[in-house]
Amino acid sequence: MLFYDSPNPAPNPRRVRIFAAEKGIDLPRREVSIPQREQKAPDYLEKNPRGQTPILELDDGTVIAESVAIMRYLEALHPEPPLFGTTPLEIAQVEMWCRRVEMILMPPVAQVWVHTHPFTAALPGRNSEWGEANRPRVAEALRFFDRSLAEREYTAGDRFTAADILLLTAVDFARFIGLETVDGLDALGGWHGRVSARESAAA
Ligand SMILES: N[C@@H](CCC(=O)N[C@@H](CS)C(=O)NCC(=O)O)C(=O)O
Repeated sequence: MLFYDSPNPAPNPRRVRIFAAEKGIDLPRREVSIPQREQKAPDYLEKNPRGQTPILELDDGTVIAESVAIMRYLEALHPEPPLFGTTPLEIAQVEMWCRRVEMILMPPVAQVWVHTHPFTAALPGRNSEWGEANRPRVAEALRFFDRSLAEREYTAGDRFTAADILLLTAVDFARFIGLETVDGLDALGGWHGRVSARESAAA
């Protein structure tokens, strides 16, 4: 198996690296440079027509795209420690919080990144007004997660799961692009300190 990876700050490949580190899986990897547009090269597009990283290529040539799909595949191969829950309720709660990170926090962060950040200045169709309009949506989403984390230690409950990996990579990417993340948000800040202290967070 070969993992097509991109270095930080790219948040989606980092999800898989943290997940693999938590599981103790050593994934053979090949780096795909986003600044050099290697994800849009014809041979890469043959593997993932979305032109994005990460992907996981299996030994028979099958390609799994989408970071959460790759994480689920690895979970099925290596169930311990469980990161997507074990009981019906825990599985649903991890799913619920993963979807909330993907649907509430990631979209406005992505819009600020694509439409306002200097690193994406060469992209066609940028609309800085739209990008700016998304800054308050990021702040609102972070307040939502802060309120929920006031009630529990981790994003989906009382133990570290895939939902924490999605939230951590989203918060760190938002921070990288210059957005305020945990300032004044005590529960989110405390959680961020806890999950950042894990060895896997260095991935
Ligand atoms: N939903 C996809 C998103 C993948 C994605 O947006 N990847 C970014 C890197 S973090 C990328 O390849 N960006 C370059 C581009 O879109 O051209 C996933 O979870 O894997």
